[in-house]
Amino acid sequence: MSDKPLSVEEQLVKARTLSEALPYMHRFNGQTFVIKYGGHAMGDDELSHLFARDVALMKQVGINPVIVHGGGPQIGNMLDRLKIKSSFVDGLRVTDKETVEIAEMVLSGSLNKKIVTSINEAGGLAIGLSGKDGNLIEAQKLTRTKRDPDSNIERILDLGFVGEPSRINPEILESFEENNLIPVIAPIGVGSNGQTFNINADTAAGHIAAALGATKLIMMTDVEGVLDKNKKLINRLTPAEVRKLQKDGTIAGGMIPKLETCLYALEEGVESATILDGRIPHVLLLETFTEHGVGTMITE
Ligand code: X2W
Repeated sequence: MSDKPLSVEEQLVKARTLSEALPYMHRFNGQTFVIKYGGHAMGDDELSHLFARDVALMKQVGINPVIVHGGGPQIGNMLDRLKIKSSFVDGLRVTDKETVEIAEMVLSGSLNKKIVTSINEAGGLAIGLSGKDGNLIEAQKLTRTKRDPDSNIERILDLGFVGEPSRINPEILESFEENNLIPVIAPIGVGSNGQTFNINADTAAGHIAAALGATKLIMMTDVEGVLDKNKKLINRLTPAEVRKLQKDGTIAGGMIPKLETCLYALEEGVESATILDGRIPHVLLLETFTEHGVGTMITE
């Protein structure tokens, strides 16, 4: 912060911004926001610090933020350091026994604690857990099929220990809310025999938002949002419009599973799902407390 005193005009801008936030504070008081914090959005220390402050502020003004984090690039770095090869199928990491151990170590270990620490430093009180704690995310092996273009035969893909949530037990999160704690969740699931499953963080966030009956699902990533054919940001979409853009190929690649998760959450009763650019400083505050919002919001 600079020491230069602010002009009256500059002070007025600050006062207006705070005043503009008031109706949003009223509207969102007591409501749950599930925030997916992607591994790409975590790369920059200054941005991570601002993210933690924004989360602490949300809690302070009466919102119940629930953080579900990713860590794809960070798992990749650790696998590289250990000289373990890794590959992806349709955006999902093929996860053998060794890889699931590393994924759990990185996600529930170093990354989870890093986020918890920075929220605590920002004045919040965060608690880190994985889907194993309190049986939060019960999971089963994900089954995927793919049609072979040459033979046209549908083949079952084996992604190893990649899981999908089969049941969310959100009671533990409700007790954190009563005690003013901010949960920070690593996307690791537990199978019926205690097996560890590596779950895509978007998928985990969508299921948790649905189980909590969250007001908003916010996906923080490293793209602006959904872009139209001319690469211009689309601010608002209905589920029907998302389907149309998927059909005509405007929505492609990594955006497809992200939007599928958003549509799933909406079907399950979440009011809106927003894709936000985590590279913008204070993007969470802009989205929550200003008139215009940022990114792409999907809602009926
Ligand atoms: C992901 C879990 C982390 C994740 C992985 O191993 O990379 C699967 O792909 P981002 O940063 O949100 O991509 N799991 C099954 O989803 O992180």
